[in-house]
Amino acid sequence: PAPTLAVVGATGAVGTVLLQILSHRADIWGEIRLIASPRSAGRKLTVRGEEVEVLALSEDVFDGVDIALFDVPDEVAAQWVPVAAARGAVVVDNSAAFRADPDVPLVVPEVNAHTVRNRPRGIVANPNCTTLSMIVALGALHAEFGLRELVVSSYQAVSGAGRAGVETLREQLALVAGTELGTTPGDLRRAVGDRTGPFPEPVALNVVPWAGSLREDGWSSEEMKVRDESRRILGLPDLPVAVTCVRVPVVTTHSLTVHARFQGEVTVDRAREILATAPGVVLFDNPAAGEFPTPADAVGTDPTWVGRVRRALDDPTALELFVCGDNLRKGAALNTAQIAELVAADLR
Ligand code: 11C
Repeated sequence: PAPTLAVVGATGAVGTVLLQILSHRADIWGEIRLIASPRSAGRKLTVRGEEVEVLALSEDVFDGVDIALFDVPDEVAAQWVPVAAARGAVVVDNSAAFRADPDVPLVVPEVNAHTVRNRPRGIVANPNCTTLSMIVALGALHAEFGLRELVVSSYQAVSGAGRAGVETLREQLALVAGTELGTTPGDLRRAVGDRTGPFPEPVALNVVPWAGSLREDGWSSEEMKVRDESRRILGLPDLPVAVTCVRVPVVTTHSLTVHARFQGEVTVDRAREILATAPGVVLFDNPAAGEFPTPADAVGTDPTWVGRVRRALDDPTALELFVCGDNLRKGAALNTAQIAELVAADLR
């Protein structure tokens, strides 16, 4: 029989996109069970063109589930993912709770699909959206050139912080529209007051060099995730990685600038060939014609978009890239759906 899929966190920002993705990809599923907090139970959501009632998260709700996709806060995942796994479901978890566990593979199908089979806890982790927004392109370049170092800066959309992030940006945009705010020190902060939502500073008309929580020596949790997860996915545990994560007033689609240094000399022509043919990557790179990826064009699409491909001026072994990826699709929902399809193929 076709496997039963559960979507936990079905009403969230990622859950909503996941239901659209499940409605458009090849339909390999039997029942699709939608699960959320008791607050959302009873709501009806559409998946595969049918209305499905949302069930409240409980132990029994996982009975008969073959694969469960979790998109819930870290602490909810830490509590409930093991419950679902104990009931026999293979869990694909999009929280940070299990990403560093050596018994939980961290999977990006285009890069390390083979690792999905080694899951002694019955849990597979989905990477952070910032890592995912660049890693397919980097995996393709690494396979050919051998990566030696990464220096990246992110330009992260507010939907990375969920519905609250999007609502906060929209409210702030309404507040600043038609005003002269953003022209004197502190005027934006005073106007926004405590309505900064999940962000430490106003995000409308601004750029905020912070995502996540404070870790040691001034690093943010988001920066540590990009470093740790990139190393794990690429199988390069000692890769030097320098990251600065920045929030920008974009609704959806994370962008990154990447300086990638490789084992030996690289050519832009070969890099372009690799990127143009790598599954899951679109090369969009013709500055003379004004062509390079932007969130406004990449949003709502599946691939990783790469442009501005240049060889470093002072290092023939390094490339500079600009990368865009929809943080809710490949950055979250799409990758979990792809992992679920890999697992389902195994279960048969
Ligand atoms: C952001 N990437 O843009 C974060 C959100 O570890 O999955 C995702 C946090 C995570 O704010």
